[in-house]
Amino acid sequence: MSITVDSDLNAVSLTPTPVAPTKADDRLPSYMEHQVQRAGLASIYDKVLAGERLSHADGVALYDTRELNLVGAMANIVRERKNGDLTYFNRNLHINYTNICNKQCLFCAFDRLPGEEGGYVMYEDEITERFARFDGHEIHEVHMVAGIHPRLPFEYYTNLLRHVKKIRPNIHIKAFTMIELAQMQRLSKLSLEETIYALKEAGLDSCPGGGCEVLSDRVHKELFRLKLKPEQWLETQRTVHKCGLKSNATLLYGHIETMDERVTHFERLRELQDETGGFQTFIPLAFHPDNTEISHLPPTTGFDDLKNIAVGRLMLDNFPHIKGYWTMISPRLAQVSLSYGSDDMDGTILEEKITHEAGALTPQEITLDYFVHLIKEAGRIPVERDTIYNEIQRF
Ligand code: V47
Repeated sequence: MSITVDSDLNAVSLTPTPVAPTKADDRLPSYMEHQVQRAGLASIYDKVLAGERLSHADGVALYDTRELNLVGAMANIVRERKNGDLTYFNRNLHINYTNICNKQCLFCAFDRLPGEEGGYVMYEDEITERFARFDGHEIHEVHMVAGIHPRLPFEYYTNLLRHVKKIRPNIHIKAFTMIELAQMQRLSKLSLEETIYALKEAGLDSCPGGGCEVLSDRVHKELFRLKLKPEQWLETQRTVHKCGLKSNATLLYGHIETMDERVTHFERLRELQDETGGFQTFIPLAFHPDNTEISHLPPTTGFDDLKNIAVGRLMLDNFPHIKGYWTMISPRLAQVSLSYGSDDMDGTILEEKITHEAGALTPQEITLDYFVHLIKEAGRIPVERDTIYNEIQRF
C-alpha cells in the first residue's frame, strides 16, 4: 500500500502499491548497441535482454572492460525491470553497542582488543540516552552491529533487544551479523535455530548484511581468519532464513581481493538466494583504509564503486534490491549509482562509526528532504520504506 500525503505531509488516502512498471522495450539506443558490440559485450547484452543468468566468465568480462557506462546501462535495464523508477530509503539509526572485539580483522579500524584503551560497551542507560537524543525524530529502523566481545553473556543481547523495544515499541530491529549470531550461540548453549528464536522472541526482526566481507578462503585466511569461514557464513545465513528472518548481503571490496573472487562471491550469494529467497538487498561496501592494518592500500575509486554496483545488479539476478550506500561512497555518487543498477540509498543514519573510524569524510546524517531532492533530480521516484520494503510514503 502507499499512503498519499498532502502538502503538510498528512496521510490522506491509501492506494495499492503498483507492481514496478516494466518497459515494453528496454533495448539500449542503437548507438549504444554498436558500442556494446565493439566492446565485445554483445553476448552479455543478449542475455540481459532475454533475462538469462550471467556466467562466471560474464562476470569477469564485466569487471575487465573499461566501458563503465555500457555496464551501467545494462544494469539499469535490470534495475528498471525489477523496480521501475522507484528508489527506496528509510529513516534509521545505527547503534554499535560495543567496539571491543577479539577477531582482529586487518581491514577494521573500529575494533579495540579487550582491555585496550578506547573500548566501550553500551548498557541500558547508554542505549536510553542514545534514543533520547533523537526524541521527536521519526525512526523506523535501528541497525545494531558490533565487535565480538568475549565476555558479554547471552542475556546482554536479549536484554538489549528488549530494552530497545521498550523505548520504541514499533521500531524494526535489524541487528547482528553472522559472526555475532555464532558468538551468541556459543554463549546460549542452544542450537543456532533455538538461539535465533530466542533473539526473535526478544525483539530481533531481521539481520543486516555486514561481516561476510569476501566469500573466499584465501581472503579469509589473509584478512579475517578468526571470523567465520565462507561456508560457515553461508550456513548461518541459511539458518537465519530458515527461521523466517530476512537479511541482506554485502561485499567488502577494494583491498586484496581479485575480480575473479568478487565474481565467485556473487555466485555463492546467488546460489543461496535460489535456495532460500531470504536476501532482500545487496550492498557493496567500499573499503576505507585509514587506521587499519592495511592502511597502505589506496581507497576505492568512483569508477570501481559504480562498477561494483552495476556488476552486482547484473550477477545477482535473484536479489530484489541493490543499495548505493551513501555513507561509504558519498551521497553524490550514490545518487549517480541510481542509473548504474541501484534502487536503494539506505537510510538517514543518525551516526555511523565503522566507516568513519576508517577515514570516511561523509556526513553522519542526511535529511529526508535531501534524499527526496537527490532522488527526484536523478529522475526517479523517492519512496520511504520500512526495513522489509513496505512503502511508508511516496514523494
Ligand atoms: O560488517 C569494516 C565493513 C560492515 C571496514 O545490511 C568496512 O542494510 C569499509 O554491513 N571499510 C558494516 N567497510 C556496514 C554494513 C552495512 C551498512 C549499511 C547497511 C547494511 C545493511 C549493512 O562494514 C562491517 C564490515 O563488513 N567494514 N571495516 C572498512 N575499513
